[in-house]
Amino acid sequence: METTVNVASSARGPRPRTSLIFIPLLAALLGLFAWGLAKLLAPMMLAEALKVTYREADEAFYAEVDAFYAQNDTVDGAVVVPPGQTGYLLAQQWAYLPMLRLKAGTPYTFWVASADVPHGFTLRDQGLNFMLIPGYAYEVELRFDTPGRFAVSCTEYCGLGHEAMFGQIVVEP
Ligand SMILES: [Cu+2]
Repeated sequence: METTVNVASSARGPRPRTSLIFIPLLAALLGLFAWGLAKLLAPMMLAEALKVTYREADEAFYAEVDAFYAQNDTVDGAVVVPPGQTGYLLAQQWAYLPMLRLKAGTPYTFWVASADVPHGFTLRDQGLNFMLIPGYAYEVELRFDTPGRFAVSCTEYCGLGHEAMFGQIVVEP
């Protein structure tokens, strides 16, 4: 009886040592795998969830932004976006520029990007709330059915002026 107990305990003896080495190793490998998978899938999941597409905010993108500013009229400080034309909106500490002027009931396509640090892009009336990662531009479809003034706000802490970071979209009848 006593012998059996000794054999059993000596047989168990070395096992915990082996598993003690493999448990953190396995955890680290699983963690690395999960991290890699998340990094690979995150942009796809974001695009799918929001039904937005994105592209690199490279020199060509900023050339389009400059052209947008140069080609469109400004009325009361708001850039007029003609129906059918693609609009651009840049987030930067601590504003969304330019202020935009749109027509109610008209679908618009916009490219939104951050020119400096990560910002949030929230347009409650459109059910939009997502993060703007510097270096990427995000395409959003907007259609305001009622005229008025609509606020774009930042939901990602971006520095001292974050609380007062707003943009405005003026929707005309
Ligand atoms: Cu912010």
